[in-house]
Amino acid sequence: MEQLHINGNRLWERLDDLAQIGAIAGTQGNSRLALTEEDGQARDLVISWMRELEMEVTVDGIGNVVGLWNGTNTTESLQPVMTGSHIDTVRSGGRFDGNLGVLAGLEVVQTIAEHGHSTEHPIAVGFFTGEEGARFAPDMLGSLVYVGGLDIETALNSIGIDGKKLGDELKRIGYCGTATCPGIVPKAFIELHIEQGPVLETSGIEIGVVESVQGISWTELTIEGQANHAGTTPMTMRRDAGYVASRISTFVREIATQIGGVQVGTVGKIDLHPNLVNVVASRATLTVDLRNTSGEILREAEDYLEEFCKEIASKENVVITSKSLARFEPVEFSEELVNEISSIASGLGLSTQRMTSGAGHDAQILARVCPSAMIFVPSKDGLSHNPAEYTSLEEISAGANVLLHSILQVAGECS
Ligand code: HGY
Ligand code: MN
Ligand code: MN
Repeated sequence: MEQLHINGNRLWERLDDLAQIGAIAGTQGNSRLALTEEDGQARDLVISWMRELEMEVTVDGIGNVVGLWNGTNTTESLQPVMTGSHIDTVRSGGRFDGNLGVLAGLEVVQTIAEHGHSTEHPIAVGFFTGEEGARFAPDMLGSLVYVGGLDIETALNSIGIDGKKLGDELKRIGYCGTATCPGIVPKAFIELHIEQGPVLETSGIEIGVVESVQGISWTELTIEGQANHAGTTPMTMRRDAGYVASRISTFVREIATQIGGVQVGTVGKIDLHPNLVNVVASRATLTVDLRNTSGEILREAEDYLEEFCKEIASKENVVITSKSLARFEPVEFSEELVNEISSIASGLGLSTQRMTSGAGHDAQILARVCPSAMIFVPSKDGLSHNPAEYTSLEEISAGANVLLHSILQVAGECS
């Protein structure tokens, strides 16, 4: 059989068409938070492409969308080989994060179909609700419900950073589907994604073969102090939630540096109340994102943070409460699948590097129910969650071709 090759220009065009929805003026990036109007429009567009490819489209109760493709010689009763990712973005996101994995999946199906090839197993292409977790925590929310890792009612009742209820927003955009959760267990799940870091670009490697994903800990801290006059209140009398929030933020940087290695720590969101120039803040809410490839060290980092909060709460006479927003242990992908992808990429003449993912992905959740792995392509300047996120046409074509041949191998290519 002829060796198939994806159509990179067509994939690039679809990425560009999708990027017009929730475009950030003056940039190449996107703002398409989960279950917003823009997310709804993006869903409609991707589903229209799935229908053009004669895929059977299902929407489940949390809004996950799966397109199923059966070739001329597919045994429809067999478990599908699944690929996909997410099309929601962070508020100041790029056009490749998540979107590449979904649209490359459609490109794979179209390439197989238009050349009259088939596969023994069906091919499923999915996009999962709210992978980013930026509006509704935790991240990977949709795929978690898909695999039965999060109860759907709990998910539907979660409240976003804007106070809206997830289930209401899902209904509002018309994506409260009827397909049941947990969803169909795939034979395997392979996700193509941009690296979102500097590793591949620095080493000049074309394909990242992802063996694992680091552990993730998201905590929301609420600090209750006392509002007071900025001019009249002596420094010794203050119960300043704003000051404590800034001390915690500094501590997170210090602890990441002190632990060293791959440890990272981020305070990405701080809200002060009443947030006024001449009022000592009575309340501060902040998020702490800690990650490490070692589950044990990640727990140590969490313990240090808890200890620091206890100390500064008593010193500054404030009350600090914490709520876990997300917690994922590190995940190892299927060694067999990783090896298959690695040899396919090399067989295509591409340079490869095995690596761990610093970012969370739906593949780490699907790994709970089936063999899963990921393919990375480089990110320019290691940039992501930034409108300037960029990966070249040549790089995404290489990644999509590795995805094509990995799916053909795992799904059993046939004429
Ligand atoms: O936060 C993450 O790692 C992913 O972008 N959801
Ligand atoms: Mn992503
Ligand atoms: Mn992301």
